[in-house]
Amino acid sequence: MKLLPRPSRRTLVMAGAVGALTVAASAAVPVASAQAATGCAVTYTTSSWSGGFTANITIKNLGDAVDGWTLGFAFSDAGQRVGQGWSATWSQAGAAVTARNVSWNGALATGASTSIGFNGTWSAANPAPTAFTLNGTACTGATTPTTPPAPTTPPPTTPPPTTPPPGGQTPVAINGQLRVCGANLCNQYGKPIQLRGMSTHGIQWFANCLNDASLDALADDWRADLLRIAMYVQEDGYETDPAGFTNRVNTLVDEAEQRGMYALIDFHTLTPGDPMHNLARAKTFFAAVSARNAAKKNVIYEIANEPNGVSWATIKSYAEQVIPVIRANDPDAVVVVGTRGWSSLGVSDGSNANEVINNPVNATNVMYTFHFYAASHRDNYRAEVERAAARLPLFVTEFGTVDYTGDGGVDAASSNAWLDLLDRLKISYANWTYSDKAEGSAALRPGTCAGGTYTGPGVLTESGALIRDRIRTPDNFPTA
Ligand code: IDC
Repeated sequence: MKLLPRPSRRTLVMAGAVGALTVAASAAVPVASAQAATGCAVTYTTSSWSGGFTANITIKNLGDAVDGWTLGFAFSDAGQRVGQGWSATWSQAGAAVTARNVSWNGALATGASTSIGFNGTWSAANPAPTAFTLNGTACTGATTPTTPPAPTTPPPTTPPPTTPPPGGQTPVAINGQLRVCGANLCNQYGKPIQLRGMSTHGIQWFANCLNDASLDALADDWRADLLRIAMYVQEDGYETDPAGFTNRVNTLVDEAEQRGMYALIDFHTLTPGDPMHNLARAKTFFAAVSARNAAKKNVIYEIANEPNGVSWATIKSYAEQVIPVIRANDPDAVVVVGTRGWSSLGVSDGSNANEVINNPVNATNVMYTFHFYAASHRDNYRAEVERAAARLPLFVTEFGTVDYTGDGGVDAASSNAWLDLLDRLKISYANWTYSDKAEGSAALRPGTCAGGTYTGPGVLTESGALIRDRIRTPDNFPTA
């Protein structure tokens, strides 16, 4: 059955919050001077290694809605230090640690949670803190109403408002943790699904296109299921600032999660084409992002964008060294492996998918990358994708409506032929790019990201308009 077009996710979240507040208000005594009910629950989990650790913290607001929060806790060993943090502004004075909300996670409705974390160091021991406060209230896991309910308060006469199904109707709420089944990507019900979404441009260049308004537009107006986070390794990317790029990727994972979208973490190797050149960096990067995001359901790892000038055997060897690093932290996440000839399944090098079919990566829950640029890659590539899709789980983590340079005119006929094929085969895809670069593949017109408006007439290029029309049609996510 086709689902109806999704309503705005913003609205769903708001409706849930209003509903919860309505219940609380109807049960409370009508005292004019009533103060806000407070309460919170915190989970703190770490993965640590000699001298270092990653802490993931989830804060749940059990009291009335807040707009702005401060989390406090204290370390109990003198050697414990907060290093790089994410999704909060972190500070430490002596043993006392403080985390303040950032702009996008300050509002916490009753019952809402947010996840933050940091990488830290330790020397003698690394015990978890045992006491936390939120806006000064001890997080005991219980609510403390400041005005106790009167014993005679009658129960509400009307049933509480219907709360949306857990997590609402977003792609992640419906599909949950993904896994590979046979040659498909399957959801939590074991049913094949297709995710449709957009790739960022290089986050070192077009960070200004990734903000609350643009990501709201992608989730609500485009109804995208997926955000691919293109983190170049060279070209002023990751290699110039590993900690900074790791943080930026983690923040984008959170921003996708908050909008119910999957996040595809793209280790965007391109030049040089041999992924082994970046093997050590890949291990460091994926160790960090997989530890930090292990508990999330919305993360997919893409370990090498476009291997080129290198054999499948080398790519496979690279994959078999990087995948265990991810699995050690995040055992159930899907990993996508690049293929030969700029992720053409070898076709652009005069080969074909048999080299992968006959010699697959020695790991489970793995998919293989296929990329195309519609004005450059046509029937012979489509035929190979159709043939390979029966044998290999494929993921089109990047494609363009234009030629392989990323520029030039849109080839609408070839683009639509490709997308019809991917829809029919339920192959997930991300389009290059959700940016306003002055090049044919960009979805947004030049100057859009400086303006702050991402919906309505006037912001989309020809490519953007074509792709938005294709992405925003109702999803078909089976739930049984
Ligand atoms: C291109 C961008 C372009 C940028 C260039 C830098 O569109 O603005 O200057 O990268 O390297 C790919 C790559 C992707 C390319 C894209 C278009 O994955 O990084 O982006 N492309 O050339 N493979 C085939 C095409």
